[in-house]
Amino acid sequence: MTLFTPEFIAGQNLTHAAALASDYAALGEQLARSGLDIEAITARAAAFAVAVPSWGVGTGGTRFARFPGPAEPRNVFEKLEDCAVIQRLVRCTPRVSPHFPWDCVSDHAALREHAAALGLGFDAVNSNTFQDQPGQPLSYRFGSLTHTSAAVREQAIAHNLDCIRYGQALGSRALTVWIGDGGNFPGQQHLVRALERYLDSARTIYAALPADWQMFIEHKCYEPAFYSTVIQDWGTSVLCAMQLGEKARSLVDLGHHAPNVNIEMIVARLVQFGKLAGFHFNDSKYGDDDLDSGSINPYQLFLVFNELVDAQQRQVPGFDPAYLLDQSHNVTDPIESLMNSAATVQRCYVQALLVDRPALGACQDANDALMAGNTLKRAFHCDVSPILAEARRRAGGAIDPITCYRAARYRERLAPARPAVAGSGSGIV
Ligand code: LRH
Ligand code: MN
Repeated sequence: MTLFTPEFIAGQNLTHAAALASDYAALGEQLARSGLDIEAITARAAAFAVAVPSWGVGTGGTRFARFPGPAEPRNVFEKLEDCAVIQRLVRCTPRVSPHFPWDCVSDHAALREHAAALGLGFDAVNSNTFQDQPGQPLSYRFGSLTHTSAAVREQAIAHNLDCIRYGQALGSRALTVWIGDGGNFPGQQHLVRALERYLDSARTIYAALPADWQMFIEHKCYEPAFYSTVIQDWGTSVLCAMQLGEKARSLVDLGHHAPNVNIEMIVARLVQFGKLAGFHFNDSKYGDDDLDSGSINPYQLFLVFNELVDAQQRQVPGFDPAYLLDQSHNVTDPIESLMNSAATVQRCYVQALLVDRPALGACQDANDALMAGNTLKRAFHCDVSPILAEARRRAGGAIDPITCYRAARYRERLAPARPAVAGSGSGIV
């Protein structure tokens, strides 16, 4: 059901076109006064891309409950349809990150074609050894790649090798490995032996990576383990990536840090040592809340992109981070939240492009802390909405994606074809 035809989108854009043209011209003048060419920045905005999580288009939940909305996607094909709507309207989410076995099908090459027909490709694949699947011989209750039983570790390793195979059929070139392994009580795990088992398992997975693939190690400070998590922070992650080799890097999920951790500094460190894999963008107030990116602390997201643009402009060798959203949408329409979040991440990237880096460097050298902060804030306070909207418009997308999406009444029209699946259950997906 293609509701979002070029004609429909163009029709919706008509109401915004004149205002956009005048706002764009005004911003162009403003930026020109600082020696910035709005056309060059708009081209960079148009080239920006962030992948959407296949598991993010269904309504998310918590351990308490999940309240599915109308026309929920019931399988990976319907998830891709919803991802295609996002890409049609915001034009900066051309790839989907799949999660196995949630997205397993009998023919992954056919899935690749299905996605291509929808204008989508695949980004990093995600393995899952944090849940037991029906009929799974051995349980991950006490861990997976670090389990004390070699048989359980073997099972977890085999699953990761399967994910690489599925990913190759989909055209992916990276495997993200997040494990919830850890302990709930002091003494439950031997902290060193658990990590030795992790490295042993990870080496087997690493050895199976195709030449042009990478392995993204995702750290998380807690949950589901509540006392010790084996890959608990960027330090352990980067040490493991260094142990494993060139193709292993550390992925930063913004929600996986204790409150007030300086995440942009972790990014700077990983860039400096050539070990930044990329990101799972989201936001949080307390724990791993998986809220919409930039919805709680947009300045932090800007500061992360400030480090990334700085690295880009310093032409750091091998700098090629993967950008992905990893969110759970409990009280909003997932399509709307993902469109909003993709645009917010793109916004922070564009604002970081506006930072006057020679001026900032001079303030830093002169220890002029106040002016250094103001130099960053000047870019952060610049409303780059006309640049984002113009980049979308030129690419055939919606000037105002949310209004355009709502005008199509997508969920209402799709609901008859997607009857609700019984039992909403709980949990993030
Ligand atoms: C773990 C995590 C990981 C995914 C999962 C859905 O909290 O961030 O990236 O596998 O969420
Ligand atoms: Mn994540």
